Amino acid sequence: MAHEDDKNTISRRQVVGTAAIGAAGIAGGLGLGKAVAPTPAAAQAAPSGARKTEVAPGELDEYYVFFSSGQTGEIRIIGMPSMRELMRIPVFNRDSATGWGQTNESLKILAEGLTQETRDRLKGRLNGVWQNGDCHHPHMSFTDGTYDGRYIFINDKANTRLGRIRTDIMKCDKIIELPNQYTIHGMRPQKYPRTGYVFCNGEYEVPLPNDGKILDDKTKYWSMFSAVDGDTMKIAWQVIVDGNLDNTDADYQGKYAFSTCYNSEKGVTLTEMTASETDWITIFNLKRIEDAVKKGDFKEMNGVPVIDGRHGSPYTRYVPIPNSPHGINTAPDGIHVVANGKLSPTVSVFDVRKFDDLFDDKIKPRDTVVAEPELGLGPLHTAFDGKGNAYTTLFLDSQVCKWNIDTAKRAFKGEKVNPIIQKLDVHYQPGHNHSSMGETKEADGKWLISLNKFSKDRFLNVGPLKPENDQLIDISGDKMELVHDGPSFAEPHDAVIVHRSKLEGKITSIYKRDDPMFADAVKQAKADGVTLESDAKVIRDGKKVRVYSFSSAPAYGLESFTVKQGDEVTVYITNIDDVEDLTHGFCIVNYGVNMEIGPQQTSSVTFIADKPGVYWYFCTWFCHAMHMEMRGRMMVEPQNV
Ligand code: CUK
Ligand code: CUA
Repeated sequence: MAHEDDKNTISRRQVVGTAAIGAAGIAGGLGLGKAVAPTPAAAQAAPSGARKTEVAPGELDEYYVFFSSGQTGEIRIIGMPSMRELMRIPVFNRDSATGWGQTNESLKILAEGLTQETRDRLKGRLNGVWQNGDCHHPHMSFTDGTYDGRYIFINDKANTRLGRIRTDIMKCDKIIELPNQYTIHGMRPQKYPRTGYVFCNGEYEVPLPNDGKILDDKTKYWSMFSAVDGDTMKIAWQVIVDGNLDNTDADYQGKYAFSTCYNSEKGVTLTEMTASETDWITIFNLKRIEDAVKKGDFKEMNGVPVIDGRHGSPYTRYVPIPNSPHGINTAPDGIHVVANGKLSPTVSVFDVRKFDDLFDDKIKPRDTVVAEPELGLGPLHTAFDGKGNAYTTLFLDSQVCKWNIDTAKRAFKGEKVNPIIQKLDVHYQPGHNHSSMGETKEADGKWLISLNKFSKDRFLNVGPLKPENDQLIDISGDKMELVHDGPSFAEPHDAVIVHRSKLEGKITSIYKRDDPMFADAVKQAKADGVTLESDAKVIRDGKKVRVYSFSSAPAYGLESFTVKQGDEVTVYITNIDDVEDLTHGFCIVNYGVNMEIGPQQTSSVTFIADKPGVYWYFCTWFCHAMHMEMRGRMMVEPQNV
């Protein structure tokens, strides 16, 4: 079977012509619209597998999956193997349900990590914060090579930000915008000894500073590699590189991080970007970079130490690999790193133990490559089972390829062995895949999710815009078995599969009253002499009015309040219910205001009372049999009365 698949691959490849896969190849035959026709859906039914995903009513899933949501800008939590969506966590998006992007608490988080320049640009519009994001890579924080359950990090490719989610309440608590770079694509936390750093790749090359003085001179464009301190969410240092930076990963020793580069040409058109037969991976020597920061071998740009990591520097090494690689993934064995070929049908396997010698110039860059198996068309990302096997998505072939790392190494040395174990059709065109605990040293080899970019005919037709298809594959046996189709919107790109034991006892259902999320409200109440949990009153401070109320099912502390037209009104609501799963909402009719108030949480929102009249406010989270009656009036007196 493996042998046959291999032959198919080769014959298809010959039709396309590997050597000629360049700009012409992409435009002519390898583009999305003309991708290789996949197997019809009907031929791929998997009735035997359906049961494996069953989680009976009332039972709990074994794994949390944290999905990014692409251009939706949020994080989603899915239970696995049922693949039921459990929750959404707004991060870079404006969320109508929770008031994220409108409440004072969320606006503070969204605004405080922006650069001064961006804050000035957004003054007086868009609530002072960006309203969109593009999430690709969600990752949990690590300690000693495995998940530690503290945080989830997520990149924003659209507006160059890194977000952090506290797992105790599953809410975003910090967002930082990175200066000196424009976009964050690849993002990974340091695995060892802990996170530690969060590495962020600046994919797109720009002039630095990017102030309009240089526009079309691409020889003066640069990409930046950034390390953010995951504890403080402050930027630690940046490294300027040759070429660009696509995906990134780190080792299990705490010595190196590495990124793929698909544009070593620094081209600005498709033809230019794919001109060269080879690109490279860039390896960053963390110890040497830290020493450089200590001894001052850097240039300060916008308050950040920027290290020169271009060719010839002691801080980086560039290892050539075939044209336009994409994903890069460290195996749970702590030794092997796989760079995925994309335009090349190969993946390149590195041995991280050789990087020491490479940095000491004892070996040549290519000496770090220990295997380069040809797997099929369009390898994008690789996952691992912890048993020596790797699973690579083949975008153009619409397949997942299971192969063995050790066999690939033997083949590289000239032995006549085939590393490919199985190819499984997926539907269709997979980007990332991810195995259970697979990016940690505790990879358990049970499950694989293939995140497919196209669903075509797999679901009921919903119009021109179709969902993606995240397929669940059982990898616990010798053969991969497809067991579930999961539509999702919008493009998740990537997901991490975390065993529930990593979060056991870490998640709370009721806010603590001293939660830093609403510390500002507590401070303001104190200054106003108000007890948030029991006082319901209106405090006037010139044209500023602070309305303090609490909520306890099914009533608000204030049945009505009165303000004057033109007042700047801040409403603080404290949910004094301390019952699990008893969230209230606060929405004012025709004022565009709504927010979530969880048990024991204080939430606040500020707006101008611009229109006189009677405006009912009401609870938007169904909380009680009398939920419909949980309402009150905001009375706005006209200005000239
Ligand atoms: S990237 Cu989307 S499929 Cu942003 Cu990790 Cu490869
Ligand atoms: Cu409170 Cu519904």
